[in-house]
Amino acid sequence: MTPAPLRIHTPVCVIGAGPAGLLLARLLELNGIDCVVLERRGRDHVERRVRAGLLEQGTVEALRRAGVAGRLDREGLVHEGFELRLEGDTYRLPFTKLTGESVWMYGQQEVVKDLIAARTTAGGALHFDVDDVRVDRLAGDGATVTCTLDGRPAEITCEFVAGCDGFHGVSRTAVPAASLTTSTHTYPYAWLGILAAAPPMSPELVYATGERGFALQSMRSSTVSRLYLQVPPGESADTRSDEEIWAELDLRLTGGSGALPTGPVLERTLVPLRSFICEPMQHGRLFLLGDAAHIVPPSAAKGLNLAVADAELLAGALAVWYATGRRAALDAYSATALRRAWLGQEFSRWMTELLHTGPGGTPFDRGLRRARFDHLTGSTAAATDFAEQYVGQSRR
Ligand code: FAS
Ligand code: PHB
Repeated sequence: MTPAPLRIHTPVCVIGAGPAGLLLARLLELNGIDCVVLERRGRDHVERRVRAGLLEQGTVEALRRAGVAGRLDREGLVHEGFELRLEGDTYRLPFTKLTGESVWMYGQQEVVKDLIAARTTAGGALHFDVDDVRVDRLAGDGATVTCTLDGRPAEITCEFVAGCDGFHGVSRTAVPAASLTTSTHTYPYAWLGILAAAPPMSPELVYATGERGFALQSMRSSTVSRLYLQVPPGESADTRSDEEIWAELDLRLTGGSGALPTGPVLERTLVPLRSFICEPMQHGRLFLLGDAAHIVPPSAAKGLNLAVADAELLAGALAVWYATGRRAALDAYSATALRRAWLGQEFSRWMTELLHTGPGGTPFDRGLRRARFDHLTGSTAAATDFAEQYVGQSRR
């Protein structure tokens, strides 16, 4: 016999325990607002999932305000510039000198671990391995979310739903299609990302592009490198052997000098390059955050940073609502978040097209890219404009 559904009431039901959902839950908790976080995958999976690694200063400051940046401040790598290489020409972009802001290299999975640790220490409701999450009733005064919790059917009534369940989540589908406008752009290439037990070739990031395509040298520590290779969209993560990957990375990053340190490949990920955005980012008492609402190509490392900004924005609006009953900030959430998301889309697309040529790139394409590189490296105004967008200053 099917057991009676578990009945839970909470002010806010958060769907998804990625950076957006976990930070939102943390900020609500700090404002004395209860919530329940529902995560489809297991804790081990979400804590091991290798994704982003570059945190803008605004993101680091948000994590500090949330009281979860202790390890980040101890272990994160502070960066003040990066190298841009085009066909062997090298240029260092000193973004901290130009903007006064730095970026931190600290794996997204580390941010997730720190947020989960804070949530569990505080005893906040955070359920993993939750199946069949559905937003069943979305009304003017709240919603009902149904799911299977520890094998039992559950019914969660709440005043607000925060859809933090990523691009493939269910929350966006709870909005009537006629109420949403979605925009998509797919790039004619992808990234093969590897995590390797190899020291980075350079203490700063190196973005290199040329006839053979784009490559990025990033890192997670002084002994773990994070590298990306532009590949055709049809490739899989296993198409190339480790040796082939290292050889192509060395060709693109060092011109084949053999200077790129190699080591065991710990993880591979094929990242399609695409842009997606849905408007509006709220529907009644349902709010969409992070990848549930917008996807940017990883070229400019904006995905995680936009998700964090959405979480801070919604948490602030909910805190005002619960403290004063005023809903102006809640009503303004979508417009504010979308302005930032579109700015993130535009810079991500500009940086993607600066660094990549698609299949069938023409001499005209190459000439344009050289001109963009020359303009960026030859003008302090252009470099400052680029730097302000790269560190995230221009979105605030
Ligand atoms: P997330 O996708 O991180 O989290 C959503 C959570 O919801 C997941 O834990 C998921 O399991 C859960 N969920 C999904 N459906 C559910 C359901 N029905 N019920 C309950 N839970 C559900 N960004 C960068 O800036 N730089 C990068 O280099 C970079 N690399 C990336 C590599 C890959 C392979 C991917 C997929 C993304 C990458 N990103 C990168 C973007 C990425 O970092 C996202 O922007 C970031 O994870 C967004 O955070 P969230 O919005 O919290 O979504
Ligand atoms: C990363 O380290 O994952 C990373 C860094 C910078 C980028 C993209 C990805 O532009």
